[in-house]
Amino acid sequence: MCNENKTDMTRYGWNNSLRQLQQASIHKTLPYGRVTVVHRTCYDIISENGLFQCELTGNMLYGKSAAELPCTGDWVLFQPLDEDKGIIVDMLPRERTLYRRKSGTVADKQAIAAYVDKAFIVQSLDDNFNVRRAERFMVQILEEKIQPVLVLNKADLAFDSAAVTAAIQHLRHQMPVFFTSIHQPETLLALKASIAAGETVVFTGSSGVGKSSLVNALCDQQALLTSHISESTGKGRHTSTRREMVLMEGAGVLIDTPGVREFGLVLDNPDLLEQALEISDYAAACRFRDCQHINEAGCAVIAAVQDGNLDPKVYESYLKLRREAWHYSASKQEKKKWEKSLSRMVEEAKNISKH
Ligand SMILES: Nc1nc2c(ncn2[C@@H]2O[C@H](COP(=O)(O)OP(=O)(O)OP(=O)(O)O)[C@@H](O)[C@H]2O)c(=O)[nH]1
Ligand SMILES: [Mg+2]
Ligand SMILES: [Zn+2]
Repeated sequence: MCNENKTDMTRYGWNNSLRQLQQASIHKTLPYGRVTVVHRTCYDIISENGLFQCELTGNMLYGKSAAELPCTGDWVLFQPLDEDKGIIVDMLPRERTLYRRKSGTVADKQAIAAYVDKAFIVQSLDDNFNVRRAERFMVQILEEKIQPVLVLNKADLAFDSAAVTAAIQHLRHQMPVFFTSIHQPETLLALKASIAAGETVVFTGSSGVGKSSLVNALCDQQALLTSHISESTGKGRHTSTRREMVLMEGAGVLIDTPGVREFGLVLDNPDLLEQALEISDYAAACRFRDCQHINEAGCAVIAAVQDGNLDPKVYESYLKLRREAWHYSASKQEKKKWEKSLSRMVEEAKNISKH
C-alpha cells in the first residue's frame, strides 16, 4: 500500500470517536471528509485523497432547514465521481456547533461552524472594543460547550489599558484573554501556542477587527484576502464573504468568518446566563427559588448591585440577554406549533381530495 500522497486527516481533527460515528452510518464504506468551504450550491471537502468539490444528494436536502445542511467544519461521507468531484450522501451527527440567529428572523438559526473546540471572539482595541458584545458571543459559545477565548487585536494602537483590563475582569474566569497585534509578531506566539494539534478554532467578531489578518499571521501565509491586500492592489476594501477553513502548520485548523453586524442569541438554556456572567452565586441566596431578580423581596442579586459587589452594567446586560433568550425560545415554540398545524392542514386537504 502506498500512503505517500494521502492527506493526514488527523491534522484536520479526525479521531477515533469520529470513526465510530462513521461506522454507525449506512454509508460507512464511503470515504469521509471535512467541509472547508461552503459555496452557493456546492461544498469543498478535504479528504484523505485530497480536495473534492461535492454537491448534496436530493435525499440530504429533503425536509431540512438551511441550518441543518452541512456547514464549514462538518464531517461528511461522500461518493467520489472522479478524482476531484463527488456527492455528499451523509453527514456525521453534529457536535459543538456555533449557531447564531439568522438576521431578520426571530427564530431561525444559522450554523456558523461545526466541531469547534475554541471560538476566538476578536475585537480591536479601538472603537470596536465592547464588553457587552463580548458577553453576547461568550454565552452563545458556552451554550455549545465550546471554549471561548477573547482576542483583543490591534494592540499597537493607543488604548486605555487600565480601563480595558477593568472592563473584562468578570469574564476572565470564563475565558483566557490575549492582547495581539499583527505588527508585533511576539504577541502572536502565545496565541499560537494555545492551539493544539487537531484542534478547530473559529474566528468571530465584527468586520475589520483583523480576523483574516490573524488567521494569515498564525498560518504564516497569505491564505486569505484582507482589506490590507486589496488596498495595495487598488481594489479597495476587502471584506471576507465566506467561512473558510485554513490548516495551521503543526497545529490545528482555523475557520475564518465574515464580520457580523449583529450576533443574535439562540440559547436553549437561558439559565446558563447566570453562570456565565457570575450571577449564580448571588442568585443562590435569593429568598425565593424562582426569583427573577427584577423587584422581588429578598433578592440577593439586586442587593449585590446595591452593595456595589455586582457591576450594574453586568446586571443590565444579564437582563437584556435573558430577555432575548426568552424571546427566541417563545418564538421557537410558536413556530413549531404553527408548522405542526400547517402540516395537519396539508394532511387533511390530501384526505379530502382522496374522497
Ligand atoms: N493596526 C493594526 N491593524 C490591523 C491589525 N490586524 C489587522 N489590521 C488591519 O485591519 C484591517 C482589517 O483586517 P481584516 O483582517 O481584513 O479584518 P476582518 O476581521 O477579517 O474583516 P472582515 O473580513 O470584513 O470581517 C486591515 O487593513 C488590516 O491590515 C493589527 O493588529 N493592528
Ligand atoms: Mg476577513
Ligand atoms: Zn433574585
